[in-house]
Formats: sequence, C-alpha cells, structure tokens
Amino acid sequence: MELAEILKERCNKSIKECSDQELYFALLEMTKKMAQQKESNSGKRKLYYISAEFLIGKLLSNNLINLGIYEDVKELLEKNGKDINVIEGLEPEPSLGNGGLGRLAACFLDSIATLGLNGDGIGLNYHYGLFKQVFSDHLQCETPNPWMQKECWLTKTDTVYQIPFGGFTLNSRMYDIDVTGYGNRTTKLHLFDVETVDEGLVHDGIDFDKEDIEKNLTLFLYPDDSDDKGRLLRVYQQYFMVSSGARLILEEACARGCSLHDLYRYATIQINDTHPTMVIPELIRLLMERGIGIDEAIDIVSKTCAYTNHTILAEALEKWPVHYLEKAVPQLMPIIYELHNRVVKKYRDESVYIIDNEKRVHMAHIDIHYGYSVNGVAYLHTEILKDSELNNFYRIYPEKFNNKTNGITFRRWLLHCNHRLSALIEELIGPGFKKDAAELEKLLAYVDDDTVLERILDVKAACKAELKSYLKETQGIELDENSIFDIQIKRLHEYKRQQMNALYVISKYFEIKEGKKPTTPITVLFGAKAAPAYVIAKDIIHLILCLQDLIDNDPEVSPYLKVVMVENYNVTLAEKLIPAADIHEQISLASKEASGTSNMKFMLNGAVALGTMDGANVEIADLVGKDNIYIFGESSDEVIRHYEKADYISKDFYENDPEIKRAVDFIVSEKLLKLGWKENLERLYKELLNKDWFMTLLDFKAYKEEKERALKEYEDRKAWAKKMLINIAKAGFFSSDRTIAQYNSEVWKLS
Ligand code: 26Q
Repeated sequence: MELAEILKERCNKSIKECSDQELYFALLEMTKKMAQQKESNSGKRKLYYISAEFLIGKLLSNNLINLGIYEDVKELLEKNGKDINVIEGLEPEPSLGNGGLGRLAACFLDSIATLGLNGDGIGLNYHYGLFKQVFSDHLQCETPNPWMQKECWLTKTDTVYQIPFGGFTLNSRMYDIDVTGYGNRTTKLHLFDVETVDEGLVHDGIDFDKEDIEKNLTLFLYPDDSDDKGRLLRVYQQYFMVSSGARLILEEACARGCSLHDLYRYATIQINDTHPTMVIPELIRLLMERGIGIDEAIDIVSKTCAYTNHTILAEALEKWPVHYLEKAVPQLMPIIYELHNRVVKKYRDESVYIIDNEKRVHMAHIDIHYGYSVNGVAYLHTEILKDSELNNFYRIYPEKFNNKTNGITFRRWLLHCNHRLSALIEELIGPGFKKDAAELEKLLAYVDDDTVLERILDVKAACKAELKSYLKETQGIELDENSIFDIQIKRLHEYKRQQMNALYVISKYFEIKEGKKPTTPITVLFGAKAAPAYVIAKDIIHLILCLQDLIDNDPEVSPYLKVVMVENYNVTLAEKLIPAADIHEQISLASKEASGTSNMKFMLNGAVALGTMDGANVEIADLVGKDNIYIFGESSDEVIRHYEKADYISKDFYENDPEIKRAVDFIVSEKLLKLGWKENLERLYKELLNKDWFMTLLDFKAYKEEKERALKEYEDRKAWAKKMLINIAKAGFFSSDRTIAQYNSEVWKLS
C-alpha cells in the first residue's frame, strides 16, 4: 500500500501538508500492513522463545530496512520536504527490558525471522517499560515511561485465556507485534496482557500499589526486587506469562496435528534465564489436566524445554520462597514438590536439590534437571558454569551443557544506526555482508589501503559530529568532536566497574591540574541506569555527575577532559553513541560479565575495546589479535581464587599506592562535597575502602596504564584506522544470525 493512499484515507492530505506526527502514524500503519502481508515462517516443529524481556527499541526504521523500503521512503519524504530522522524521533521507545538479556531476545527474533525459522517470541506487554531516568541535584530519579499510544506496533488478537491464581482468575489477552526479518519473512512477538490494568495506580515517580494484582500485573517492567510485595508481584507476572504461553503452545501444536504425547516433536521452548522457569511445572500440569500421567508428562516436558543462563552472580539466580508460590500459584506446588522429590531420591548432593532447607525453590535447578539443554552465552562463561558455578550439575549431565556465544543483529547495529559506514562497506565489498556477516572479512584486503583508511576515519568523524549535535539538541550537552570519545554504556553495576572509570577521571584531573596535559583532549561518556533500590549504584552515578559538574566549571581542566553522563540511556541513545565511539570500555571484573553485547556493537562500528579478559571480550581478543584491543587486569582464574581464599583487601591497595589513595580520597574532598551529597559520597568512599567486592582497586593500576597506552596509540591516526578496520572485519562472528543458526543446529533442530 502506498503512503499517499494511506494519508488520503487517514486525513485527506498530501505528504507535504501533513505534520510529522501524522506522517509517523501513517508510516506505522503502512509498515504494519506490509509486515502482515509477508509470509510467516512455518514448519512442523516450532520454537518458542519465552522471555520476561524483549528490549525491542524503536521499530519504524528497522522495519523499513528489513522490508527493503527504507531508502525509497526516505527519498519520498525528502522530496516533500520531510526528514525521516525527525519523524522517527517521534516514536516512543518500547523499553520492555532492563539491558543485555532483553536486547538479546530482540536481536534473536530479528535473526529467527531473517533465517526463516519457525519460531515466535512470548512475553508480557508492560504498559510502562523500564523507568525513565531523570537527573536532579546530581542524583538519578525515576519516572514512568509509557510507550503505548492509541496506534502502536501492537495488534490486538482474539486469543484470550483464563489464568488461575490462588484465590482468583485473570483474563489474559494476546497482543502481537510482527517482527520483520531482513528479506521476506516475518515472525511474531506475542505479548500477553490483563485487560484490567489501571495506570492511575502510579504515584510519586514510579511507586504504585503492588498488592492489587488485577490492576497492576503488567503495569511495569520490573527493574529490581527490593521489597517483598514487589517480589511477589514478579511471581504473578512470571506465572501469567508462562501459563498464557503454555496454553498457546499446546493449542498451536494440536492445530498442527500433535497428540500431546509427542509435544517435543512439535515444539521446543527456549527459557531465557530463570524468569520463565515456571513454564516447566505449568506445562506438566496442563498435560496432566489433559489426561497424561505424571511420569510421561515430566518426560515430554523435559524433552521440550531448554535453558539459557545469563549470569554468574549468585544473587541474581532466582530463588522463590515456597510460601510465595503457595500463595500465588498453589496449583504448581504439588508438581514442584514432585520434581524435587525425584531429585532427592536420585542424588545425595543437596546442592542440586530444587527446594533447599530454607524452603526456597531454586528456579535454575528446575531448568537443569528438567530441560534438555543448558547453555552459557560466551565461551568463558560456559566454561565457568561447567567448572565452578554449576559444576555439580555438569558432573550429572555433561551432555546437556553447551555454549552459544551471543550475537547482535547487524540490521539494527550497523545498517540502521550507521548508514555511512554501511554504505562504505557496501561500496568496498558489495552487499553480501548484510545477509552473511562473515563476508565482512573481505575488508581485510584494504588493511594497507591509505584511501580506505582515511575514509574510515572520515566516517568516524562524521558520526562524532552527529552525536555532538544530537546531544546538544536533546540534552544541552556540548561535546568537542575533536576529542577522543571514550564510551562506557551499560546498566550500572559494581561488577561492571563504572567506578573504576570514574577513578581514572579523577586521576587524570589531577594530572591536568599539575600541567600534564593530554595530546588530544578526552571525552569520557557514560550512559547507565541504576536499579531504583541499588544504593551504591546510585552513589556511583552521583559521583560521576559531580565530576562532570566540577570539570565543566574548571577552565584549567575542561579544554582537555570532559565527563558526560547522558540522561536516560536507552536503545535509541545507544544507536547514536555506538557509531561515534573511538574507545569502548568493557572493564568488568574478570569472571563476572557473562558475555556483554555492547562490546560486539562497538567493534562492528569501528571502536577499539579497552577491557578485561571477561565474557565475549575473550573471543573478541582472540579474533582481532592483541594489537587491535587493549586488555588489562587479573584473569578470571585469579579472581575466582581471590574469592575462594577471601584474600583481597582493598585497603592494602589504597594504602600502598599513593595514586589510588589520592583518587579515592578525592571522593570525599571539599571540592566534591561542595557539589554533591555528603551521605552518598561518604558511603561510596567507605564501600571502596572497606569492601570493594568487585576489586576495583586491584585492577586500577593496570587499567590506567593500558588506557594511557590506548590514548597514546590513538595519535597515530593511520595505525588506529587499521585497528578500526580489523575490528569491523572480524565482527562477523558476532552476528546473531550465526548464534541463532547454532542454536538451531545444535539445540532446537527445527527442520
Ligand atoms: C531478577 C529478579 C527480580 C527482578 C529482576 C531480575 C532480573 C532482571 C533482569 C535479573 C537479571 C536481569 C538481566 C540480566 C542481564 O541482562 N544479563 C546480561 O545478559 C546479557 C545477554 O546474555 C549478557 O551479555 C550480559 O553479560 C548479562 O549481564
């Protein structure tokens, strides 16, 4: 359908006469219709990717690209005096995820659609996505983040289920988002919702009545689990999602001719972290309701479900108190007890039990015992799961464990977010890389071609200039486009060590004050949201915002060093920041970051990593070679040993290294206390000094040295451009098309 036709019907105006908002809604309608007309992927066996999060980001441009009409639409609008970027800017971002795990699920749907696999996503339709972050007084405040307008990507379906909870029942309606693949195929994201949500419950930032489940079930994406009522609400959310999903799966399988006894031949379910784990007992329950005996039901479900682990942090592994489940979903408890008893009968090792002696249900243990595959998300991560974190399980089920290194969709993270680079690559090696990312290696032919290297630098410079004007316009931030852009963007967490980067800023500040000025000015950019109840994470944001203020207002330092914490970091901002990075920071404490995926996006956009040997950095280093990455810090083995022996004492590093002492002391210096809050800064200071659970001070010296080396090598522009080119050329491995192809050939086995 033509845009002009749609406009005529909608408002009887020409493109020229329409407002940008009218054009946005018309484009939305056109794209939705086109997607619906595409052929859906099909087949006998179907994959269901169940996830509490799908961080899909804005969809208009991405869909236009995947439908192959982006350029045409852009031109048409241009001819009529309209700018596609402005129109796209009007789209609210659906932030239906917290970070990496949710974004991964969105990339996977793009690849599943593109590869023509028979697979859909199943999740929840949160009315408010992840909170909107606002800075006030150098502190993070949270406000609601609505994204659904009267017209949006959702399509209401007639599918409605009744979901039973302890004491009441809720209606669950399915809404669909068509996910376009690159080329001709589409798949669907099914988001379930209650029809009784009351947005009026929200008061005071993002506070809301957590007890009225009927009115709040899908009101918010859950950013943390700070209080009991919130945790219980999460159980309700999870069960609502999996029970709705399980019913859909059974219905669809039966419609394709499944007898239920052979469910695993018709369906396979990928459980994205433990959030959807209750799908296992729920499916067993539903099969039993349909007349199948418990032994067989357990066997069928165990052949149907596969589990992905995304974290090594013990505190992030979900353990629900039995009494929560008894209250919210009493119908599941007999099954969970049965699953537990079978484990107890078979194994003496209590660490593999499902229910522990504090009466908590270990969700991951259900997945491992009663699923057919367990995977980590990067080589090192999977090795750590096998060797330490889940070793007791690995010894029981070695055949279940496998690695699937994460990936990203190149459609969004190159074609959409970096038109310039994408066009240059196409000019050099043709369009094949868009479908087969491995073709990027052809770029290596240009590694000594001065003209190409110059052009890569030009593209980077243009992206930096674009970020400068974007941040100026949207956040009033002034950047120096001739400075080095050193970027760290990810959720705020102590293990990711934004605090180490902040300490570097402090020590650089001192150096400049003392007259040691960097050859090229440095801009350190951060983007991060902290979970609302994560006190120290919020203190780290506070420190960074205070440093930003201090340096901005110090004319001795500001020409050489700038710190920026962008407000409300989200997918949309990532798409602007990543193409503009010279250096990206992946500085988690080794062994703690399961994979990381922004590292892959940066690499693809020609930024060079400064990082530890953690997560997928290990594989990046292996691919690009040591000359094209900056690696520092203790190895994961060493770190794991430190934890085992409990021998890391941060105070020793503070006392024995004057540079560290000076930087840490500065957190509670007069200068900062004038700008910030004593309580926050002192708390952070004490935390670093007395606990420093993620060993910031241990790696600080090595970090600073390696960062200085990177900054120095940046000066040789040609050598740097070579590093950029090699990073781009080697990024093909991190296409989510490769990841999904591996899941399919090794786990799902869809025909
Ligand atoms: C749990 C309980 C209560 C409330 C919230 C949660 C919760 C929510 C989100 C726990 C974890 C998450 C998200 C985890 C996550 O994003 N993990 C990241 O997954 C990426 C994709 O595999 C990896 O690249 C990152 O290394 C990993 O940190």
